[in-house]
Amino acid sequence: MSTLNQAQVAELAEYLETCELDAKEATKITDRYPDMDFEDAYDIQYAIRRRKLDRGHTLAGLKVGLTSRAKMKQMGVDTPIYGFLADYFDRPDGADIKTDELIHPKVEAELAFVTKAPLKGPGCHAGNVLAATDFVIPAVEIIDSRYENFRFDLVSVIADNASSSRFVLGGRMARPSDIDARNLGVVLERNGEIVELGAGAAVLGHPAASVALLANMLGERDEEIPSGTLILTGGITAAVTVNKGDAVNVRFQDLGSVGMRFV
Ligand code: OOG
Ligand code: MG
Repeated sequence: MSTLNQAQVAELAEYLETCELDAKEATKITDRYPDMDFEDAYDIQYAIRRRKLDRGHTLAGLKVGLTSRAKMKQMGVDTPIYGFLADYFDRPDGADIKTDELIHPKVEAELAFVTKAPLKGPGCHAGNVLAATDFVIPAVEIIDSRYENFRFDLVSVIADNASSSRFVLGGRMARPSDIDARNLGVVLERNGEIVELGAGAAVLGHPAASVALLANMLGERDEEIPSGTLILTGGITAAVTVNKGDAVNVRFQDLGSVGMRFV
């Protein structure tokens, strides 16, 4: 069920996307529309996606968020969500990330999957995902909620494309059969100091379960994950605040590291 009409969806999409592009804070959209539901929220997110594609951007992939206890606890919510990645979110390993294009960025250590076959829910499970995975690769997502102080409810954050803003892939890719994604250790350092650590199992027991969940959530909209899709599976640890001048390096067991500087 949705509660917003097309004009309201379009207006909220324009509002949130403008805040993203201008690096300006937004007020929580549920303050204005307290009865908004999940369907409205994804309608706004898809409208933002269409705005970008209509301007000539392409889709770089998809992301799942709020998939670990650490992230859910940090944000005060309890349900995983998804969003999309646009081409210009992508930054190379070792990049300088411009902080003046962002509001209040945080970094997350994640495992990314790339599919080699479509995945469609309902009924998709981690086994289907592993069979349909071409390779996994270390990733750092830079999230940047448009909402003041990163304070939001689920409906507001879904509409805001799950706080997506930048991502960096790095390290070495691996076939899913060559790694134990559950026991894969991750160490996140900011300016040489360890600030968070964890293992793949923090993400829904196994990061492949996050991709399965995505396929099942998309199935509700009668969509699938196409072959060749990059999927960020969600922060393994709590997200870490970064400021201009910070250097971040995340080490992934057996898979190398991903780094960037905030300038
Ligand atoms: C929402 C996005 C969460 C993740 O990996 O859990 C996310 C947020 O925390 O702002 O990307
Ligand atoms: Mg994330």
